[in-house]
Amino acid sequence: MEARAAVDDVALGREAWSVLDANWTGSATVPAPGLYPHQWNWDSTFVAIGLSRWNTRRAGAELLSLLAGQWRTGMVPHIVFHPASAEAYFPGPSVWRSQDHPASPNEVLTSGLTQPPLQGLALWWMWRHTTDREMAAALVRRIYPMLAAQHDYLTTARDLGGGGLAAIVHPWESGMDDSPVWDAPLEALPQVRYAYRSEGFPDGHLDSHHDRYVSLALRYRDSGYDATYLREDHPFAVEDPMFNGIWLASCQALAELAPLAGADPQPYREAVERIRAALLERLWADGVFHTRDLRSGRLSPVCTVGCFGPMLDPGLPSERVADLVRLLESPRFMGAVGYPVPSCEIRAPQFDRSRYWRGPSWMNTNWLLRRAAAIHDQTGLAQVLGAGTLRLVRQAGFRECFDPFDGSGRGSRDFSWSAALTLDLLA
Ligand code: 2M8
Repeated sequence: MEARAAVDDVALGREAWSVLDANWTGSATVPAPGLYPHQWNWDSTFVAIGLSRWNTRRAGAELLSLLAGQWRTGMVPHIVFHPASAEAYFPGPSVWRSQDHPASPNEVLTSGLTQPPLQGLALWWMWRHTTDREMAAALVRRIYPMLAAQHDYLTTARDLGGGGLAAIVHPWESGMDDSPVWDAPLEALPQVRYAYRSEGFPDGHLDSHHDRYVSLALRYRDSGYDATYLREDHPFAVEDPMFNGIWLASCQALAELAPLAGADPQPYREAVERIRAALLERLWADGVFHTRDLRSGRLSPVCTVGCFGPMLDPGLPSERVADLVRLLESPRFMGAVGYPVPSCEIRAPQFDRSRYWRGPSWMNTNWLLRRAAAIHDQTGLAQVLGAGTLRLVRQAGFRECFDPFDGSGRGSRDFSWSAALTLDLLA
């Protein structure tokens, strides 16, 4: 266990700021030095959330810089590339070729996928916690139409199941890349080795999940990022409870911010009702939400931290909230570990305490679940989540993720959302 002497709040806050300053490129914050040299969608948005109480200008800059990558379809990309490190991350701009698409922004290179639509909730969070109301109001007015376009994109281009939810078309869109819930849909894909020769990969590569990630991205790119292709031919289409729970929370936020932006709240109120009904009808089974593979029609039997995403809905019926809280506190999740919240249920054969989204605890999902607990007046749970999360960073530093049993750090060091969300939790 790689613990360090526990640091007090003042020192922890200072360390968090120095990580965020070191990861600032001048216009945005990269997730971590080295491994992730560009701007990632939900990373930046969590950074904006973490900065909301402290620095409205920088929280706004973070969102605006991400939205500079928004496509004219309304899609907010999962990566906005930082030109100086263009090919330092694979797949880089030469794979996505966003510049060849007529709807991509001029002069900003991006990926062609999206990530959980957290920006509405972040804008609301900034408005709610800012110390500079005037600047926050101006940011709401400026950003709101962009989020309205994002919402329209999800409603029109991503309801691939026709039931009112947005489907993800790649595991990267969930933000939980290697979660066991993607195993079955990935394994159902055809062999993909052909993809490598044309993209300059070495021969003799195994047909791994990573190969399948790349091949899915290439197929979508080669369709011209076409919405009809996604609906009719793309082999990966999954309804994810976390993605849709976050979407619902952002719709709720847009409804509440509407008067400030001079917009009509009604479409967002209706969207909240529609998404809630669809989540319950399409993804709820055996006391929890599941992912639904639209290509096989099956619900995933594996339960992950993503299955609690719809708890972000303030209107979720109280019996469903009680079911979810019971499961979250049970030995399948928090009841068996020292630190919240394992990304996969402990009893699943796929659980692996040290492999990214297959077991470790993450600050961002802890923050979302703490927020969900607060919304439903689960004060004890919110307190345990907040304190347990701070214990992780106090002991192991701002790591990318953590072993849920002993709290040791995993993945990158100096990870931006771990630092930024610490600032929020310390408030
Ligand atoms: C991880 O995802 C990227 C691909 O987008 C990767 O594995 O290279 C995930 O943890 C994702 O949630 C995160 O946004 C990204 C950057 O931190 O890294």
